[in-house]
Amino acid sequence: MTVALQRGERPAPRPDPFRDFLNELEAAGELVRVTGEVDPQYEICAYCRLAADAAGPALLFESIKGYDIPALANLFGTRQRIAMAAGAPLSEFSSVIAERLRRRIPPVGVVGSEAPCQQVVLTGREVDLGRVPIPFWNVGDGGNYISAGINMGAHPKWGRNSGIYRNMVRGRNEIFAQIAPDHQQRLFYEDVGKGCPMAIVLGADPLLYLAAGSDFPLGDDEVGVAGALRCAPLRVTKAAAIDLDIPADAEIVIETEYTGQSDEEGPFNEFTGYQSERRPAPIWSVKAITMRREPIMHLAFAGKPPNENIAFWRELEDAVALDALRRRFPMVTNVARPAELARDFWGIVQVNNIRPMYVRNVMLALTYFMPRLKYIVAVDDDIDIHNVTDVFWAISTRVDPGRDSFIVENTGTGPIDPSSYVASTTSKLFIDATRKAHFRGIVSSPPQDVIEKVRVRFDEIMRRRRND
Ligand SMILES: Cc1cc2nc3c(=O)[nH]c(=O)nc-3n(C[C@H](O)[C@H](O)[C@H](O)COP(=O)(O)O)c2cc1C
Ligand SMILES: [Mn+2]
Repeated sequence: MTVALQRGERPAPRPDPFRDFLNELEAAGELVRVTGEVDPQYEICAYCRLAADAAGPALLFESIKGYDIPALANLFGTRQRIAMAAGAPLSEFSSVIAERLRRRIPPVGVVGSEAPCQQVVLTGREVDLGRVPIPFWNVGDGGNYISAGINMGAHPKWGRNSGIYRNMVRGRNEIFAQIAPDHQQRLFYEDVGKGCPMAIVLGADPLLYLAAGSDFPLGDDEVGVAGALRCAPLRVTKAAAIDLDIPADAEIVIETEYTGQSDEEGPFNEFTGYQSERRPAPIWSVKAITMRREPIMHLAFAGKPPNENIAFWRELEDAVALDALRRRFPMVTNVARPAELARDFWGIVQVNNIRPMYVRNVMLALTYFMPRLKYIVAVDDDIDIHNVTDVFWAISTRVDPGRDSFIVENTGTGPIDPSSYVASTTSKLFIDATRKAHFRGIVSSPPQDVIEKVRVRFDEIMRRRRND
């Protein structure tokens, strides 16, 4: 079901951010409840797989075998729901977000007794990760995985940071965090060492998920980024057992400290669609689990695209890159990494009326913001860059590969690209799919007013078909 978005400059005010968003989704038919009992081993993942393939709604699993806490998945499975979270029209998402991200709104503090996330506080011997529904996702996974945790850490120089990192359970009170070498909390725990704090926050403001899923400069607190997106400050409170301010309105918070030790973690089925290998990862000791009286666990599905993981990963970075590129090259009109193509691999830049040699400059400039890309494509502004079919139509019909593309060898990429034989190394292919001076294609169709007239009748036919 599609949802008409209000054209607006700000998201709905959400006094209780996560719950209020879930209620909005349910009212719009974008969240459904799974009432029958589901098995946390494989079955939750199977539901997520099918929902992802169908561009389906968010799923609230009300009854999970062996647990008394329900769980929510597929929250950000479609761009439509991401736009709803931000209260930004889908068609102008990047521009609206870029505008909001020109400032930061730091959080306000509340005392623990006013923080829903600390209605229940488990410390010492009460700490048991087995109380929280943490699924076993795929055949061959190394363990049970928290897949939608906002991992918050702190560094004496850089302050607070939030990133979403996968966490594998290592026992009732120990957990791994697999943090890529180019992600910030790798630096935090390596620098600070044993005792470095990290809270795994579940069920927070939807805008904090968007902020934590995108890279911002060191020292740029994602909680302030989320405040800017929300056009209002988030509420934070002191964690119960570690030195960190955490979102007061979260559902569940797992407070940990770095043990100073690592061990082999994985495998896990990744956003690329492939299982990642066992790799060393730091071990964190759980000091407290705090939660609401009746919390909802939050999960995010990863696997072969389409998947929810890449649907919201890096979404804000595209807006930031657009804003910065435009200042240097005003003819840049949009930037996107389509989730269908596994996000980190294809970067599409849309230009309007640009001098031909500058197309190459703009494509090279894009890799400054998106160093992991393998394919960089420039298209004209009649191409919808979020529509992969449209982009490939341009590549098919506006490109002479020999004339309009070039390759740069031995550049950087992400650590889990299964095609790179030397880790984090790849070549990059640049494709200028704009129309060149001697382009011969003419686009023709019925007149626009005829299309609009027919559209009314056609929509009616489609509606009847759906109701049959
Ligand atoms: C659902 C989801 C899962 C992710 N899992 C990981 C992960 O396991 N390890 C990692 O390094 N990054 C992971 N990421 C990407 C980072 O969260 C993201 O790039 C973030 O901007 C890193 O922030 P940082 O630079 O502040 O560390 C994931 C992103 C999403 C949306
Ligand atoms: Mn960061």
